[in-house]
Amino acid sequence: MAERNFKESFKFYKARFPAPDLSEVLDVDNASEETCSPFKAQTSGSNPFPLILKPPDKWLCYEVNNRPGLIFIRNPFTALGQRYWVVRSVRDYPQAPNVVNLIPKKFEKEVIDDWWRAFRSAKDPKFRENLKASMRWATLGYHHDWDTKVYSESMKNVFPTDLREMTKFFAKALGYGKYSAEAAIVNFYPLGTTLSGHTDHSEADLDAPLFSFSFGQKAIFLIGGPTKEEPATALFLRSGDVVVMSKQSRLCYHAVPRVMKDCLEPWKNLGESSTTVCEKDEVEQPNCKKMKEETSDLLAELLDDCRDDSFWKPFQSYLETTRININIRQVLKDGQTSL
Ligand SMILES: O=C(O)CCC(=O)C(=O)O
Repeated sequence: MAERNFKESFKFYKARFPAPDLSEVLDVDNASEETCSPFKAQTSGSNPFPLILKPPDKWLCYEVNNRPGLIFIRNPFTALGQRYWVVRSVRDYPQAPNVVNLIPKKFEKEVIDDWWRAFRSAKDPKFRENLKASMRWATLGYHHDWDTKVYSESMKNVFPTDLREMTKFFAKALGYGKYSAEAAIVNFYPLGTTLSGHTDHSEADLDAPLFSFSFGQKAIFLIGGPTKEEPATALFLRSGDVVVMSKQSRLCYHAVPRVMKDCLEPWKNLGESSTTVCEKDEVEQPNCKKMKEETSDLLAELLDDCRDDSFWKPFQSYLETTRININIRQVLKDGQTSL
């Protein structure tokens, strides 16, 4: 059979009947070095998130050989760290003034301003289900304009410090140097939903990589070339996985043709995360200091909450049928202060 192009692959992996053959989907857990080249993250300095991230020298990092610049890190998060980002994504990031997909024609202001609270307090089961299924994205920092695809200074809110600092840490560990997370889309995918093929080209700095953090249920991620006529590579993304689109991959077509139930639930085993807490006596770095000052209270408090199963239970239940993806971009060029 002739090789499928991006459009055909999207259709193939999206199909319900018959269900697609997934044997060609790249699974880094079983991939050979011919497909994925392993490499080590740079480990100088301390891990500013010891309870959230495994130590960088333990990360499993790969470059996908037929997709130069496509980096994959297999779940560098602790179980507690996964819980932390799920709570931030579900409870906090969709709150006003951040922008969400829910529209005033369909929902009351209280729902749009604080979706998780409205969802949790909804009494009518049908309305609750509707609220659950309706949340599809929240935008942070420079808000993505889905129609014009142009960022503007007038559509911008403060970017969360914890997310900015963690992304900066990943950028440093992968050798990208300076990185400033300035826009994010938090995508919510109920099982069975998809994201169609697109490129991300609205940013002033198209050389700065795009970081993508996945939590919850499993997905097939498709990445092709600069047009939809070229062939695509399909990869499994599981909870905790990080994808970085850099260099030649930065402007390539990508999509999520399938979100499916995973039997792994790496956010469950908190015992594991406590064993990955790393060195206490490492030297503090200046960029971590600011993060710690600004977020340490929130971080410590939320991490404590996340250890509590009764606090975690509603998030666990939401995650059983949902995939979350936090997709991060640097918008401005190095040295630029506004658009
Ligand atoms: O969900 C994903 O893995 C990809 C999301 C994405 O491509 C985007 O937000 O632009």
